[in-house]
Amino acid sequence: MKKQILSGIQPSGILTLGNYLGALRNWVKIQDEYDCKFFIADLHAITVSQDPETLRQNTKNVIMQYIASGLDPEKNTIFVQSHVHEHAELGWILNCTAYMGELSRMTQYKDKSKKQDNIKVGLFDYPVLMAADILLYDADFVPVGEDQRQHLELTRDVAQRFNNTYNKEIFKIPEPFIQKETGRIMSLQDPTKKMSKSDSNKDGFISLLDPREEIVRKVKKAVTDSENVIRYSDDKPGIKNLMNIYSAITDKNYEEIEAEFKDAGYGEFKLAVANTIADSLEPIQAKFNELNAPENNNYLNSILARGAKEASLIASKKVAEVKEAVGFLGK
Ligand code: AQP
Repeated sequence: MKKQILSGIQPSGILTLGNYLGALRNWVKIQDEYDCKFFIADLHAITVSQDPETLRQNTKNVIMQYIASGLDPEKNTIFVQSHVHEHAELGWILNCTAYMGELSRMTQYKDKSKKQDNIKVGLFDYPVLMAADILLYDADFVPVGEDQRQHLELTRDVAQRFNNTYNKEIFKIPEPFIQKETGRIMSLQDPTKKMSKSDSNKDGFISLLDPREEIVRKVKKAVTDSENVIRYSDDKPGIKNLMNIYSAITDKNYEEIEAEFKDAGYGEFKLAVANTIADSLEPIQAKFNELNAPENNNYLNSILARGAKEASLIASKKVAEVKEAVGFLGK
């Protein structure tokens, strides 16, 4: 039996280089070895305001970006979260296991709530829904970026608490699966913040669909320092981030990169990084454009219908087990 993997990305914008290097690219590498489910986290996306038409379009875009990045719909279950109602249902039940105190400590909530005027309950509760996503499918591993480690720890705590409360091993305790080197890609405009697709400063992120000129422009504008020496150091967060990106794409280590650019200034280095990014995104963009043709609409819908069916079969069994354990009267 292959081990179970589950992961998802929110359709809260066009996917970024951070989503690609921190998540998608790693999913592609593991799809043969594991039994994988990848979903589009639309329930999570509405924890901050979304324009309905844009959300629908972004959801379709994410599906196409998954496939264009190399996820094989024949090998993996690909589905939209809201197509499987058990995610919301288990989310509610786990709300009655999770503690306010532990949710208040979540860094993502602290960061995102600072940017909102009216903070939605869903934003606070996001990690509980994430726990439900994972626990529904008995995931062994959850491939996430470093930024999501805290949420996964919470999932483990909630699962353990639930199992202890009802004295039954209902939930498997999942492990994180984090690619160390590309753990966290930072914003180009503020390298102390992670690169995010919903960043209001569009120059902070590179989207998977950005054309080469746009990538060059954004990388050239990236915030660095005045030393003009390509050196990997924590006191040079901008250069460190660009070196991380370059290293993730080329597989070169930091010493090799320092040697390669020892006689170069930031201008030359940035251009090399930008072109390397553009080269790596080119085939993804070509495949995306192909999938985006109207004649492929039925094909994409059929992948999602099949994915929802496969996921629902597993999720409904888990929710039935959970309801029985908590003492709900059966139908
Ligand atoms: N900057 C990043 N570096 C490495 N990994 C990242 N991920 C996201 N940003 C980076 C990884 O992408 C996966 C899915 O992310 P998500 O869209 O579900 O949520 P997020 O982490 O909140 O991503 P964004 O782009 O920052 O979305 P918004 O702007 O809507 O909040 C996760 O595995 C994450 O680790």
